Amino acid sequence: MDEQQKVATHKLFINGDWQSASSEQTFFTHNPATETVLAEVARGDMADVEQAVVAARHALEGAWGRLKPKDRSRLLYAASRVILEHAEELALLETLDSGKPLPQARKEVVSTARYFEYYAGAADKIHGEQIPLGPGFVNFTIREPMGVTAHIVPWNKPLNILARSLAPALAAGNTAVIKPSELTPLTALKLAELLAGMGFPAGVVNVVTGYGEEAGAALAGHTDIDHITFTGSAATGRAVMKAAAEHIKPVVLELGGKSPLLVFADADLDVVVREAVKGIITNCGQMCSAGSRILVETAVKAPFLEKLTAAMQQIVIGPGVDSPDLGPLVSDIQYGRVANHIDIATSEGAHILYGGGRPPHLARGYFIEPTIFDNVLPDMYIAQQEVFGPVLAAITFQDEAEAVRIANKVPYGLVAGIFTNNINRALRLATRLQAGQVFINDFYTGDEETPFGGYGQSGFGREKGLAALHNYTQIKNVAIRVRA
Ligand code: TXE
Repeated sequence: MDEQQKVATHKLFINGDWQSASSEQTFFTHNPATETVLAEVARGDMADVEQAVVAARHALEGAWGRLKPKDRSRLLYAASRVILEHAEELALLETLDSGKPLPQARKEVVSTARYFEYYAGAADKIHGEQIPLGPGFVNFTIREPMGVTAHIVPWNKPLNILARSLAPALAAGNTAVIKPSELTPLTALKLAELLAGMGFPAGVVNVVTGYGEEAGAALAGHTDIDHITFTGSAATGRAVMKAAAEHIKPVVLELGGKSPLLVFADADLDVVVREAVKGIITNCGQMCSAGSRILVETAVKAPFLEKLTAAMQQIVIGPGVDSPDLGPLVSDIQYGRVANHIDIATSEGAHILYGGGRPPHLARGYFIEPTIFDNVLPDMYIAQQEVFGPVLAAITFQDEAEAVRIANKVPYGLVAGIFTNNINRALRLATRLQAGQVFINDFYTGDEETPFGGYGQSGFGREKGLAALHNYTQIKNVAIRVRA
């Protein structure tokens, strides 16, 4: 308790003001590398969400709605610059809150700034078209903002995933109510502070911290929001979609994956190893697009797994602030989930080739070794379900047809990597894999410009790129009869 009394207290950000939760309740967040209390945060609920939605509606109909697109654009460019000016502070906050290695947090902050820059460039280019109806008619379309947008954000890339939806929503003229994860709310609050300090009108960006089943559910089920963007688990995505269905609100859902790397015998195995390691240890495997299944052609399985194991042995594990390769998982609950996946895989007959436990030199913190499972069969739990930790499942295939069959036979379809020196095979498979993004001879390829989203239970809708702007605008058609 003494420890808890020393930490900073964070309030809700509603209508340009910092305020306590109307219930006066708070909760604590923890540093996953030390298990110590990091911050005390306001526990918003339905009453606070109500205030935030009213503020966002008011801003939409007021100062924000009257801004010219080019002025929105200038504000977004300025936001990008301010984020970069505070990059080190934001990165450190993210590392302390989520556990991720500082260099990864820095990259995510740079990408956050880039989202604002990218959509700043688009803000004054969101226009409709003229559609010819023949003599006597003029017809055109307008792309209007959706209105008040809700952003329910997870803990794995808290600031970056928020920017991924917030920047296009603002560029298109919407206002926003943000519900960060209760595990990692600090960078969303800092971003709101930065945006307010640089001239975004009150009510345009509101942050209601709190628990998912309280603030999150209240936001998802609110009658006066116009759109919901949700990133998180499939189970919560389903709950959000049901709440949205009650009031017929559109949703974009990004729900994770079980993404494969297809490794053919003609691939450069050193490249594959480098990309496979990156694909599973980045953010401690807590990536919706983590490459968590290695599908390897039987002929090269032995040399490939030998190289992969050797690479894993080089991984440095430690607190994020020490800039290791691998930080801790985000929470004790997530540690329990990952450990449970490892137990189930072992009981189903998969073989631990490397890792599988807590690193012996780290007594505190939610650390887990990078882990490789061999002898995995495609129907095993470890081959079907998202682990969200640094755990790889290696599965063999005999030929291309079998590789595609195994790759596609999971509930998810977010990304896929193909490793081969045969360009015809690469392009053939790119069309056959059920995944929203396909990487060839690389992994996590693409940037803020490239559309991102899933097939199957990975969700629907596309974020990033110009495609994301469609989430935050609706088309109105105006048809005019010209009388003689
Ligand atoms: O996610 P939740 P959890 C996956 C990953 C992980 C699992 C569970 O497999 O192990 O989900 O993580 C808010 N109404 N991903 O339980 O619950 C919550 O407060 C409205 C994949 O932490 O989905 C948080 O802000 N909102 C992933 C957000 O939902 C609710 C990222 C995500 O939390 C709510 C994270 C409710 N009823 C986890 N309940 C990805 N796709 O990148 C919770 N929330």
